[in-house]
Amino acid sequence: MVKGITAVAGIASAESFARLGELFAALGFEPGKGWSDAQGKGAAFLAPLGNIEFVTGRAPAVPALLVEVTQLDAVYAVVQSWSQTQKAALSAPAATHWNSRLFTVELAPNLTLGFWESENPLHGRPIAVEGDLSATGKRFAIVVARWNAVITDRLLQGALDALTRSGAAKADIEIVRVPGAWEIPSAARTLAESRRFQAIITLGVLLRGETAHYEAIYTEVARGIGQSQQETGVPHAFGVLTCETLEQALDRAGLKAGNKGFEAAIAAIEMASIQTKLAQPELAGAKL
Ligand code: DLZ
Repeated sequence: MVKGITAVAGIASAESFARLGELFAALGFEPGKGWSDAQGKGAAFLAPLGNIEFVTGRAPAVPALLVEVTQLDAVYAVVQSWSQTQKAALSAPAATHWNSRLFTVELAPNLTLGFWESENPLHGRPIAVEGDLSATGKRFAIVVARWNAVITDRLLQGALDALTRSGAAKADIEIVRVPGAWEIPSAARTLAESRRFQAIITLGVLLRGETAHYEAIYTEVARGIGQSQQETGVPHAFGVLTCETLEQALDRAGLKAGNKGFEAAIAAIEMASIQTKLAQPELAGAKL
């Protein structure tokens, strides 16, 4: 039922009314629907959020009208330059007792506004659920193709490096070798359906120059891995390289362009953590 909050302030002169409008426009307020009739006029300025706060036990330490901003110092500079021409009383930004900074400006008699910024950059923002990068206590399966082993072995080393450095125990990592990329999806699916692993890491290399029906194979491999992930709900990290040449693949396996096996394992660790959090609402809603 509640739609919004409007604070109404009477401004004595048309001149002050106009100057206030200029200030609020300069501060970035969205213009709202104004009105005008024979007796007077009104100008509305919209903010993305509004709320009413009641205080008891002590007098409010702030003016009744408060504007939360980002970049308080830039806002202060705008208000300061405005207040010099208007001779408005302005306080310097100062720390508050609630981890914020605030300044006040007397825009008109009986109309003091406070501008404040929280020192917590996430204040007032929606809280995101994020996975952490700890693999401790989690079980992972790695499916690695033997085709182009000179590269897939490097991807495997990268994945193992990421897992063990993130706290995974050797006993909690199962490696399954399959003939080629074509065989990755079925092995990955069997492992996922076993429910023994928090995430599956798939590693392979398809070389366009050397692979007949490259597109067809790649499409099926990608589809099969994706389908296994979606239908089992177990995260599958995609570490199947598709390159024009062996040289390009080597670059992505630890030479010039990082190690995609390492990156796939990090994604698997993060997704394993996210799945755990999403399954437990009290963790998903936890403060960052
Ligand atoms: C047959 C084949 C070819 C031509 N190229 C590749 C490749 O670049 N990368 C890869 O992982 N596997 C390749 N394969 C093997 C197939 O993936 C599959 O293992 C065989 O067709 C047997 O089913």
